Amino acid sequence: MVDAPGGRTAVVVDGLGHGPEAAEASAAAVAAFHAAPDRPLPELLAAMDRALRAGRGAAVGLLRLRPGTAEHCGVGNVRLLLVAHDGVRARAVGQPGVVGWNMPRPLPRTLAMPDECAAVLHSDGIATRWPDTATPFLLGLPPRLLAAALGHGHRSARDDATALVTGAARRST
Ligand SMILES: [Mn+2]
Repeated sequence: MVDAPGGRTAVVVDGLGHGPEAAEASAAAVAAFHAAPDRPLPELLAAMDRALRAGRGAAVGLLRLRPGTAEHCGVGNVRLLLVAHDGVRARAVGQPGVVGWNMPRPLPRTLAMPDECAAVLHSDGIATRWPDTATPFLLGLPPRLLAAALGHGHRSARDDATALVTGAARRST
């Protein structure tokens, strides 16, 4: 996650498969992200696609938060949810495909994000149905605790899992 004048940008990468090659793919994608994290999201995805062509591909979810909005762009099974204490306000999932192998043309989408919302970005190691049983207590947890609770309570036993939770970008006015 990186804060820049153009907004807060976050990424979740899930390397295909498991083991050292999946870890290398994830590291290469994250390095491509950090090379210039304030680029337009489709350009970031294109840079990650180039970085991953030599090895395994990955699922990638990108998020850019500006006051009042969450821009999402992703390919593969990384999910975005905007949550408030009373429930899920918006959802998005990556376009079908694999970054580094058969990435489609990335299509960013902008969602309204009220100040009371937190953005949750998670890999498919977290069960898709976790919001079905989410209580106001869970949804109201501070971002770090919500991420930990998702990893602890909703993780698939057969996959590694990544969950990133962040609050709304601070308003500059
Ligand atoms: Mn996975």
